[in-house]
Amino acid sequence: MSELYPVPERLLKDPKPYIATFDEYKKLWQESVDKPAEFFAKAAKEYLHWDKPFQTTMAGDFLSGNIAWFLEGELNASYNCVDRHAFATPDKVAIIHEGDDPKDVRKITYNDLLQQVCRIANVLKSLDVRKGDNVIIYMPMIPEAMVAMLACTRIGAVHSVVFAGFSADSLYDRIVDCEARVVITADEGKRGGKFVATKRIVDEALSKGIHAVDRVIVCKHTGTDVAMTLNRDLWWHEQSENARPFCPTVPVNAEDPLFLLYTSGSTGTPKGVLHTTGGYLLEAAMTVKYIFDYHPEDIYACTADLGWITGHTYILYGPLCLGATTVLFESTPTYPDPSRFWNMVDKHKVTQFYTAPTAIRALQRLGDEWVEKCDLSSLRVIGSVGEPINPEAWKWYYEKVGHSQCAVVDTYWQTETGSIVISPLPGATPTKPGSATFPFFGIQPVILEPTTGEVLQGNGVTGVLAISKPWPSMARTVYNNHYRYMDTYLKPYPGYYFTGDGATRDNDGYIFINGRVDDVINVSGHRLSTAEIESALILNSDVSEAAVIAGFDDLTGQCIHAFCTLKPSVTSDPEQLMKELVLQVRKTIGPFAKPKAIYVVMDLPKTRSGKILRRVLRKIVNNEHDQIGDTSTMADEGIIHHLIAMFNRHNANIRK
Ligand code: 7RM
Repeated sequence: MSELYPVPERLLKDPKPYIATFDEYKKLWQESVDKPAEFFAKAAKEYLHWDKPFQTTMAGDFLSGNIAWFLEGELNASYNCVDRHAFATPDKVAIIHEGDDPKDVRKITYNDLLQQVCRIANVLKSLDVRKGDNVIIYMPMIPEAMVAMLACTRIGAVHSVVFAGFSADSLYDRIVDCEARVVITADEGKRGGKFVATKRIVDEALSKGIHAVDRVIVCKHTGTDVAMTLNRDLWWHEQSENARPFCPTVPVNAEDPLFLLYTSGSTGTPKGVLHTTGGYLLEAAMTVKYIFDYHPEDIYACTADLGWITGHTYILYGPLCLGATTVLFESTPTYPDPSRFWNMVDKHKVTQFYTAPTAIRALQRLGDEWVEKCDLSSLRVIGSVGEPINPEAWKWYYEKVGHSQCAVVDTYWQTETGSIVISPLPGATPTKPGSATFPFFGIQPVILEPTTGEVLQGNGVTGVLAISKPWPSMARTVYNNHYRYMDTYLKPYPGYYFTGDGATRDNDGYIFINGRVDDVINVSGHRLSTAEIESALILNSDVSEAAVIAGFDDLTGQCIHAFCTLKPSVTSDPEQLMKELVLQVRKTIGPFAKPKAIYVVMDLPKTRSGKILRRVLRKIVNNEHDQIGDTSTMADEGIIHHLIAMFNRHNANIRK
């Protein structure tokens, strides 16, 4: 399909990669899928400290949806990520915090981290948080957010981190769904020199209605004045100072929950994806080691937000479980200028750098001079995640950032998979721009014919992507809704885990991910459901119906186009209304969900039975007006001309 890039020379020495040839990868992969129990039992003993050994390596299957790994085993995530390294390498830097202002750098050793985690764990205990309790974390990208997560795991509590870009409404929904009693937050966030009123958003969420929250722990970050509610709000620093820097870890069962993370599906309500402790932690660590070829002296940086799964697995759990130095980046790719990423790499001598295609495209556009003036020679592996990376951006990343001497790892995975499932291995896999290449150990991907579910054998096939066997880090359930878990992932193609993505296996066996086949939109790697955005739009009392579809955008990959019809009585100024609708979505979901375009139309394309034909809308926004296809089932074909006219008028206005 496209040209093949051999493994760069640089990868083969200093240090030698763990897997140095493609044959070695194939042999190990085969072993991992032929004898998964042996393979992962051995790995689990090697990577993790167990307080009590496991007996049953794997149990359950996709048909019954009762997957379990390392049963009877007991361990503690905080012990595995902090204590054992604090004993072995107390002065090694665990976290390099690169603050929003590049001058603000904080280095936290494993020993410091242990003490901070212990103190906050004791604070949580003093508030009666116990094993199995859910704690909401709504924080900016500061080390205290990682401390809060680890403090929960230390006492067996379950964290649910909510991305700080979510609005008060979204935060409220998550607080209610997981029945949290405690929220951990900060006074303000800071990104790209702008301030985010984090604590105020928490207050707004908590004032919305009924919930169980009776304690809010507030970390001072910018030091701005915030309102503290009496008998509810507590300062992090005051509590922490008064707490003992020692707190024993609570061993939990391998299948006890480690965290919940809400993610968008194809309905209006986000689901709380639940990950358990043993399997998740194991593969978080293994994938960092193999896919980033992580070695003990490395400085590893992932620019994701802790509020998304990539932050959980590849800033916190994976690197810290291996005792690595992990960079926590608070800022944006272009603040104070477009050299920010590369200055950071240069400053800390970063060896692995992991970011999103949307950031790569934005920086590519701004010109090569920003990257050329920085010394990037420390880099060995550069990664991409969150959406398909277009070959142009891939090549720019490879050539300009990697100087054709780094491995580009295009890593495919999902909130639900817990860790990377398809990716090259730096020292072993020849790459192709735009391809996530081959499965990680233990993963058996299949491409299915979408309607029949038949397995498409051999190469040169396109269909939907599924996985045939359970793997340790997969999500176990949707919080309080196991039916939804079954319906979304395990029922569509019985016997398989369904990813929701389309994929092609080319003639050389390389896997290319083609994007979502369900109603999920991926804007800059942020997952949104069309139904969620539609529900937000119809909250506006002028709107009668809304249909949301994905368009293409050079920068963000996909973007949101919304079509709305109004109630007959509405006389509002259309310009004004559109502004209100954009605001409505920002308020209901969060600023990152802002539609790119809203069209107020007379009617939506529908079938005679009243189903909205989103396919027709997709063709219109993607300028395929002549390829609308079969319209014979439509209630009113005439509407198409009207929709095209509205679309053209909108674009003409934008150009003006
Ligand atoms: C890690 C993450 C998951 C969805 C997934 C895909 C898309 C992620 C890639 C990708 C093509 C990639 N979790 N996706 N990585 N598509 N190539 N390397 O992003 O739950 O937020 O999103 O993202 O559609 O289903 S997520």
